[in-house]
Amino acid sequence: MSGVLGKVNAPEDIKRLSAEELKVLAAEIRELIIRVTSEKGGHLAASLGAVELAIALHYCLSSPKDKIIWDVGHQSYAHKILTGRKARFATLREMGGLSGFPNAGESVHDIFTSGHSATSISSALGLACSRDIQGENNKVVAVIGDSSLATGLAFEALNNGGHRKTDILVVLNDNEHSISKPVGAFSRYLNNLITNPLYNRVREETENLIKNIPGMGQTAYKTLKKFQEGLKNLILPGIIFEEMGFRYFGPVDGNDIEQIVAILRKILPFREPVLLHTVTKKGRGYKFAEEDPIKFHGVGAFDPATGKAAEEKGAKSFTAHFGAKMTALADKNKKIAAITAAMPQGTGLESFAEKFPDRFFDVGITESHAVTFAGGLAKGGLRPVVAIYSTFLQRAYDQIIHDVMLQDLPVVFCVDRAGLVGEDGPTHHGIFDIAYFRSMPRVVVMAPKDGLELEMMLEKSLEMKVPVAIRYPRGEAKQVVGASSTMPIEFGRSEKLRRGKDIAIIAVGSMVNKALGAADVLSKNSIESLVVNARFIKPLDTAMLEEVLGSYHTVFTVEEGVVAGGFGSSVLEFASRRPRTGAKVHCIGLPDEFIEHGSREELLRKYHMTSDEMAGNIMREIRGQ
Ligand SMILES: Cc1ncc(C[n+]2csc(CCOP(=O)(O)OP(=O)(O)O)c2C)c(N)n1
Repeated sequence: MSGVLGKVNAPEDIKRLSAEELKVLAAEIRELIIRVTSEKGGHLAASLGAVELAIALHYCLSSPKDKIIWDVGHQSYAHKILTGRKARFATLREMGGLSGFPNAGESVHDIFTSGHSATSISSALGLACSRDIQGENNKVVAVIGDSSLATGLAFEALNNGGHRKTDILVVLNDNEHSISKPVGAFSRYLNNLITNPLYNRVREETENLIKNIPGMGQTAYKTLKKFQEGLKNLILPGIIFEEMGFRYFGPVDGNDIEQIVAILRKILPFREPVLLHTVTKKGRGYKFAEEDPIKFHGVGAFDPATGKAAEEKGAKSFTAHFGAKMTALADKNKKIAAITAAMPQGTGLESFAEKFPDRFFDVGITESHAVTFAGGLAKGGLRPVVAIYSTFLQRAYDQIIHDVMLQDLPVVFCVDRAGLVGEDGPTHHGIFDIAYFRSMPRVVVMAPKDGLELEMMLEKSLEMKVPVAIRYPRGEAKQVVGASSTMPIEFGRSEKLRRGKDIAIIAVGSMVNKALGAADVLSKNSIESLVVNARFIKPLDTAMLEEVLGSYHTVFTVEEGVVAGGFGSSVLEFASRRPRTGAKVHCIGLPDEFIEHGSREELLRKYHMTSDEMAGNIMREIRGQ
């Protein structure tokens, strides 16, 4: 690798570069990010916007002694490139290659493995307190986006940090975007700060004034400080960060290295909570991403010359089926409301939002609030449908139990990206939802085998007067061949899709099609399988289970989730309660470990969940008996 980037193998190499070279470095890093992302996909727009921040922070700090924590971590590509990973950057998001998020197992410069929003300030504060108690000497910096800063978790951390007066630096990377348009009062507040720099000018000037008065005594200093506070409140009443105990600096241009370095040099010596407000451009330096940062937030492969995504063929996604059905149902039923936590596009709710703006709620990155809020809507008489990715719904575990199940409210949870999501890796796989929902009283849990079944389940769930969760995976919702997807959903009943005398396979949702494929392979090896589409994870179809456990010696359950506490476990629990179960139940699913990144197909193969692998696994089990 030539150019300036060729000289940078570790963060300390940056410190030797001139101001001009730093600018060239930023351009070269951008080129590399665009090239690799266009091949591998990834989080392009946020990463492009944070290039100068990464350079300036590494220029002024000494990582890993000083800790830089990237919130979410989707903007950390430049940080990765600067911290000894430029040669491996071409393996981004590949199985065995670099992770698309900070990963503590990958580098000492990635302090935490992250991927969920708004954890950085709490983590930074914990590290800083640990440092202080042990008498160590370093800086801890959290870099957080404007939308992530508006979450409860971030506010809890600010509240705690400001009160403790702990030495941490929060760098607010304000690009005035979330994945989609930012929402909420706090976003408006930040916007006011950007557009009204008067406060900061006045503060700087009064501070200089105070400092430059010869022979300034303590009492006079305090009086003038008080005057400054009063002035501040007059000009911008209640400047939130200062009121919370953080010294506020900014806004500065976060894409101007010289500006950021100058201000960092000034504020890094402070031993108190400081918030530096930087303004950056999402997608900076790549025309198409600057013009459409929503599309380029997270992308698959694309042509860098045109910005066009590689042609997408194939069936409609589960998400698209959900979105279309929601709009159709809401047309007839005026009580249906839709809630998303900052992901209207990702969850397929764009057309609902357009058609029914009064009944559409984008509540920001606030999954816990989203769930409790849905409880309120339901109590008030509406039929709220909360669409959240499985992994992010983990945030709302308590709210689901306390504010929905315990209240017995008919909230419908549409749990998208349930299962292995692929390249985003362990922070994003949705593999725990069966286990957590299953343990909650009152809830009905369903999983569709294809898009049409998802639509029927959604309709059915809105007819019921209880909390319901429907889980479905990322990607295509190919209609299951030969299956009658129009067979009405009967409460608590499964459907038999294939008959066979040797073994039984009971499959959940996304695994039904794979199980049918496995049955074909097994049949070629003279093993005939009964294949059941469970449809309901909870309640169990006990009549079907009685029949299967009474008629087969070998039963397999298959689910795209962790085995521990999953659907298979509930079948085993049921079997253990029967007086005489001769059948041996094998649970196929994900092991008790965090699953790495890789394509969904590669991961399914690795965990024996493609049709071929499943059939091989089943044959090994049968022979091993
Ligand atoms: C708990 C959680 N919910 C949702 C997401 C999905 N998500 C990833 S980035 C993002 C937007 C973050 O916006 P901001 O903090 O402003 O950073 P930017 O992308 O603009 O740099 C969202 C909603 C997530 N990572 N974590």
